[in-house]
Amino acid sequence: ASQTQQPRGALLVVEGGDRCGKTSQCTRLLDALHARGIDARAVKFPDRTSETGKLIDLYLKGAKDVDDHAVHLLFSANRWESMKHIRALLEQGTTLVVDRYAFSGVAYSAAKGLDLEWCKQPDRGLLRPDLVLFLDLDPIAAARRAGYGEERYERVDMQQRVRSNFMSLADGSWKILDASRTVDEIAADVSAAAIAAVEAARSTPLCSDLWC
Ligand code: NYM
Repeated sequence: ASQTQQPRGALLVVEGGDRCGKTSQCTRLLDALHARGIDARAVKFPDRTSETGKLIDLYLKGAKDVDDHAVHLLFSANRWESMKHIRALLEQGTTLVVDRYAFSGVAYSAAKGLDLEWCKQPDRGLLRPDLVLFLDLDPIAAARRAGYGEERYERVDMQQRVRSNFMSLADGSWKILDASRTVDEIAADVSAAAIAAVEAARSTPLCSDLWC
């Protein structure tokens, strides 16, 4: 007798510049999904707990200098080392809310002057997200938020370049949201788009073809 296959979970990515409110929105989104009985979990990149992640953490805090190309590859390796686990979760029906992904990888490294096409290559073949929620905030407004400037990259000129790089990566799977609104207003848009993507993912195969 054939076993009924569990519909897969959705790969939902939340992206944006520093201090755009991404982390709060990821928390709100998980709560909204759970409230609807959707099996969902949080994932965050960089994953600062793995070996590559520990090095990345030192780099971001300014405690270690790493060549721009080398650190770009570390961020990519940090994603690759989670792919098997992520795929297994999606296949068992768990939806994932991912705080940053390869789009951050490219947007930040290219903002330091690396070639954008070069930056895309190491992440080529990662799982393709079902939805990218981009929290768009003017870097000047972001700079006024608490905690800004504590880590590497948190400078307005850098964030302007990051924002325009993000925009050049956007395609039909992106939803660009005005992140200058209230947390509740943004959360309402985020959960509506996410719930639609969870539904759509049930009948769409999972693809390891990012940027292919
Ligand atoms: N970042 C994040 C990168 O430069 N490349 C990447 O691939 C990823 C995933 O790390 N300033 C940068 C963006 C952020 C920093 O992110 C850490 P967070 O979300 O503040 O922990």
